[in-house]
Amino acid sequence: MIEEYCQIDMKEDKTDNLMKIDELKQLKNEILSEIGNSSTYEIVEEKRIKYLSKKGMIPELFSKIKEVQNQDKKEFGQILNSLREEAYELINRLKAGFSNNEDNKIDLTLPGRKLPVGKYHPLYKMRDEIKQIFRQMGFSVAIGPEIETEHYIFDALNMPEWHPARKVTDSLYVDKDSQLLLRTETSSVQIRTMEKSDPPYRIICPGRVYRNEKENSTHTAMFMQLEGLYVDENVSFAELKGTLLAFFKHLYGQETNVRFRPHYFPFTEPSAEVDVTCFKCGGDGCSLCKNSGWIELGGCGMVHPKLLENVGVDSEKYTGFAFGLGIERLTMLKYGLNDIRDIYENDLRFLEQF
Ligand code: FA5
Repeated sequence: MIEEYCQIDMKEDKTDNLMKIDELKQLKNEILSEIGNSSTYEIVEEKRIKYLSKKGMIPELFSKIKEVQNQDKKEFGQILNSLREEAYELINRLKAGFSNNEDNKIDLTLPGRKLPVGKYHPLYKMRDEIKQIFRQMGFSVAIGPEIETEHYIFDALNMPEWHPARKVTDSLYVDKDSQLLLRTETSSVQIRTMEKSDPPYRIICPGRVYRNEKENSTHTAMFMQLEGLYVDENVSFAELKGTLLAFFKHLYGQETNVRFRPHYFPFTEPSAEVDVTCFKCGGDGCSLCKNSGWIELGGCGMVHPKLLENVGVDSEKYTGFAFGLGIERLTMLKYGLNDIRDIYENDLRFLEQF
């Protein structure tokens, strides 16, 4: 009937083609039932456009009232009015029903929504792993302030007056007059630890340090160091080498090699720099290790007797070793990172990999 109606041109032959009241009633039922059978929100909307929009079928029927015979005009109009109202009401009811259903619908076959879960930063993962390894070797964890006095950073560490680290070009001073600066190394914690109690000392101190430094793929102005200190009777350089070798093998695997190169630090004598096999080339030489096959991870040495005497420890009776490693460098080696700055850029695509 609806299809037939679509083909009626009422203007052509007003007497024959005009729709009778009964036919209009039937059409009304068919339209309402077609709308009522809509199975989705989208289909209801299609029906609304088809029947109620400006160019829809119901407004078109209204425009044809003038062609209806006079005695039928009133009833024709009433039927159309009720059709329009019922169609509106039905469409609104159906639409409301479909949108409620959308909200309440539980489709048990849908995959679960992934909730973003925070992760430990690779640097802190590394710090905790380091702590765990040294704890197993009998070291405890010490802490110290990040804003330090020149005394703990330079004087007590036997730094000569001329040392460039004392200059504002190398170090970040909070206030030069009051001799306060951001600590440039965690070695200050050695002094603070020894001042507080008598030997033996066996501590590590992981913490942030700051330097007035240009950043590049291996250097940042703020980074983390791991300080280690072991002072007791008869502590030797061999124990320093054994401790660091055991640590690196634990961290990187049994095949890891370590080498010690003679170096100078004012607070240790003798002193050395510690290198570990390059992770990228496995020791063959590459751009990262500047073709040496080794990557520098830190400095170490036997605690200078002057330091022990300054804090009242008998340097004839006690000896000890100390070391300072860069935690970012340890992290880079562990995870094969080429650029230290990636650690601090907080790019989720990078961080989500750990
Ligand atoms: C020191 O800071 C000494 N205090 C280490 C030490 C402690 C020696 C105890 C003897 C006894 P150095 O400046 O070389 O040394 O730094 C140690 C390590 O920190 C470096 O090997 C490197 O791994 C890391 N490091 C140094 N500068 C930076 C930087 N700008 N960015 C990232 N890591 C750095």
